[in-house]
Amino acid sequence: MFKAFVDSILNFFRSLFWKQEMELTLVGLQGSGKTTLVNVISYGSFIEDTIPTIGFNMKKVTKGNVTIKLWDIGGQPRFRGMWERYCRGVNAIVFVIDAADKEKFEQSKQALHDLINKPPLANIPLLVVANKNDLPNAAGTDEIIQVLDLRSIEGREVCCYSISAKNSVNIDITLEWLVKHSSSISK
Ligand SMILES: Nc1nc2c(ncn2[C@@H]2O[C@H](COP(=O)(O)OP(=O)(O)O)[C@@H](O)[C@H]2O)c(=O)[nH]1
Ligand SMILES: [Mg+2]
Repeated sequence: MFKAFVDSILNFFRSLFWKQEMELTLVGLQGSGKTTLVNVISYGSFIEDTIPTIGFNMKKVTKGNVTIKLWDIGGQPRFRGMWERYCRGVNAIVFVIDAADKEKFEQSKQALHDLINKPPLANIPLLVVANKNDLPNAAGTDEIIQVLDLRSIEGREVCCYSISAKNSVNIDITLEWLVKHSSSISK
């Protein structure tokens, strides 16, 4: 009964989300849960395009007027030059971190700050999602805010939610935040 209620709220935000006119970048280390998150957001069909760039696995998901560009950030410094090309002009950057994988916190922080410090990406709103909050050792938002040094970020809106893409926890507030930052005329 309660689950059905929660599901209907989530479905409401899903349908609202896909009606927006919006371009998003979804990044995070490999394994943080980006693909899982896209699947739970879409709950249906979407068009997925792999952009053929050698060694750089960039995917573009489109449905209606929403475009989500996603790739694995970190590692491979030689592909960093492409980051801004795929982020320029987006309505928001969504950064996914595996909140249970503490060994990779430092690498995530580096990748995030390297990305958002690129001058063309100044001012673009940033949503950090601390994923896998269903795992017992997952860090909460307070810890993630500290670990990623989110308070040092200036000149843009920054938000952090604790989610579980696997269990669909807090996907509704994530979608609500994204809808607020779209360029939809229905706003
Ligand atoms: N426990 C748990 N596992 C998750 C969650 N989201 C993703 N995963 C798992 O983490 C692994 C990496 O997920 P994936 O979406 O492929 O990560 P990506 O490399 O960022 O696209 C997979 O085994 C997922 O099933 C979550 O919220 N909780
Ligand atoms: Mg993936």
